[in-house]
Amino acid sequence: MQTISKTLMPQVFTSLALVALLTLSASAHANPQRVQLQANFLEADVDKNDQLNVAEFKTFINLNADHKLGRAVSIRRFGMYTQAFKAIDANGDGVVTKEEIAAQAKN
Ligand SMILES: [Ca+2]
Ligand SMILES: [Ca+2]
Repeated sequence: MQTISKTLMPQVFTSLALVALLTLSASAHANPQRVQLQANFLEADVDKNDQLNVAEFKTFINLNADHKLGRAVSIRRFGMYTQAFKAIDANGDGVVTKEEIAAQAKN
């Protein structure tokens, strides 16, 4: 028994390390888009109030489309900025917040 557990341990460790590595690379793969999305938000938010009005939102979509993020490419191609804005502005107050964009990005 002693010898079996001793030989098995390194294998268990290796597979655990592999799982950790895979999980890490999976999240690292998802992160650059999120990072870019946040950078685009900051760049588009000209008055720095952490919210995008329609004009700022249009800049945001164009930046996202340049980076081929989400549905931004189609929104720009079809000029559907207003429709997209209304869809994301969940509470209808005329500005979109990071939270509203994040909620939309999950869909
Ligand atoms: Ca703003
Ligand atoms: Ca809103």
